[in-house]
Amino acid sequence: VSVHQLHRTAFHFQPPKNWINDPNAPMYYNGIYHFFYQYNPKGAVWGNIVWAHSVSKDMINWKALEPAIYPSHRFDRKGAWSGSATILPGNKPIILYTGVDPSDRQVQNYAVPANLSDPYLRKWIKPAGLNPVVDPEAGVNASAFRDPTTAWWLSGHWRMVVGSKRNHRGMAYLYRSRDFIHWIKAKHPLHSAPHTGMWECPDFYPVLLSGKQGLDTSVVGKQVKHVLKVSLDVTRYDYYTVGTYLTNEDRYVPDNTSVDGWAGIRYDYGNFYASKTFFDPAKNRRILWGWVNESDTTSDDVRKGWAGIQAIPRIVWLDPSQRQLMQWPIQELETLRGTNVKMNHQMLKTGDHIEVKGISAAQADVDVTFYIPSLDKVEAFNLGWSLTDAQLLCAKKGSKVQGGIGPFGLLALASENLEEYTPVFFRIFKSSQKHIVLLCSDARSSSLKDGLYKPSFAGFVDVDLTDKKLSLRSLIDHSIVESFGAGGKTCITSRVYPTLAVLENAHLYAFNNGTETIIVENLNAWSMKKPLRMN
Ligand code: DQQ
Repeated sequence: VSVHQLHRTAFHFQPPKNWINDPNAPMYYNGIYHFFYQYNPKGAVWGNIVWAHSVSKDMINWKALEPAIYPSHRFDRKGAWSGSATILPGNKPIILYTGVDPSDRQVQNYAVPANLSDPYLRKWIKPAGLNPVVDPEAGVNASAFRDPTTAWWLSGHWRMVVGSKRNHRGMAYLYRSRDFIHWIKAKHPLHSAPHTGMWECPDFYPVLLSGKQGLDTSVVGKQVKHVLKVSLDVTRYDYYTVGTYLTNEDRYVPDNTSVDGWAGIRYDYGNFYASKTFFDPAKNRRILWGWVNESDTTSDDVRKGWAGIQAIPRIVWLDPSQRQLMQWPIQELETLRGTNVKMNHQMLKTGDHIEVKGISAAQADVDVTFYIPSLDKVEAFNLGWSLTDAQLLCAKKGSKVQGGIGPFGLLALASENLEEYTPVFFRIFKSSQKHIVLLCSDARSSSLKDGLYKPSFAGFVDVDLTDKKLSLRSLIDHSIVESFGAGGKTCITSRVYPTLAVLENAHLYAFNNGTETIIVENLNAWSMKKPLRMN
């Protein structure tokens, strides 16, 4: 392996070369999953954007096709930007996407398959006489008007949302149409919020009040809540609220347990942006795709010849608390699991780091449940610390600063003598009668190389500790550590570029730097195989 390719991922979605960003129009059609994404065919930096297209039967093994949508007309001359698919009655997919016109105005266009009997839907047409289907009208910021959602059907009309801003107010403009071609802007946006800036890549969908099943985007009723997710370009994270879709008023109202803007809940507290869900009718689940950017420098990207990957697709469902979502890697990922090693009832005393031996630690899936024998010595949560800035707390209390309960967790992509390691760990605090659980994925010690972005990503975990257990799953893939705390309550994705902890020189450890003993109740780790090309 050339030194430039040491950090290529093995089981994440990644084309052979060049720049990729947002996932676009994920959909299921006649037994095949389609995945499109923003792609620069000419290099490892953003630009010349087209819609690259891949197909799969399981979202793990892929076949790359020719780009489906690329600049060809006035209405997308300067770019074919993000958009979404809707499956129309009669099983007819249609895509809405943003085109950038010669005067840099963002307009919304539609595209349909040229031939519905081609199982791969290789060719897409953009009827020239009908596009664009939505122009930015007077009062709309034409350079911040993009990323149409999947449409939903309600009482005689299709509806969809386009992301925008009005000064600093983030906007989810609502449009209605009977035929998907003539769209009329509703008087009120579906939702908006002050001081949040541009709402990129909005996503709006129903979730069942209980259970993991996903729903078609048009489902409304008493048995559901709705989720609105926006990508805030100021912080570059994806935030969502859980709320109610008031169908009579055609407005979405977040619950009082959810907040708009950057104090809100994120899908992922690490590197994860411009995400989008779709409903998979084959397995009745809603699946989330998200773009994971690089954390190295642009010159490194150019040297590598590639930049950007997609996170492992995750199913999403509403947590029983109804305050947040849960996320978990799609079960199909497990078909790549190879050699398995286990650890059971392993004590982790203060200062221990115990190796998980016998797997390819640079390419692994690890699932562990920790047992906390006693919560008596939990440290106090200092009221000066902010509950909205987990990252700051993680920076202050890294993986080595001794606490009462924790830090404990995993050391991923670690070199033998721990010159390099990416710790993913919990630390527990107590404030009055409540436990506060912090999950960190701290890249500061991940690489000896300078000039990389090495943030101490972190999020709080809204979990009940009555059973004294905390679980953690991490997907480790050469330059990514994608972690799911407490069964998917809090997720953190880090990009890291070790220099020593690469390939067979990478190690995996369970560790504890708290004063109290922690038990690895049960750990399973698997070497992960490389996917094959779909056949
Ligand atoms: N990326 C696309 C835009 C979108 C942004 C352009 C988000 O449509 O707003 O590549 O990453």
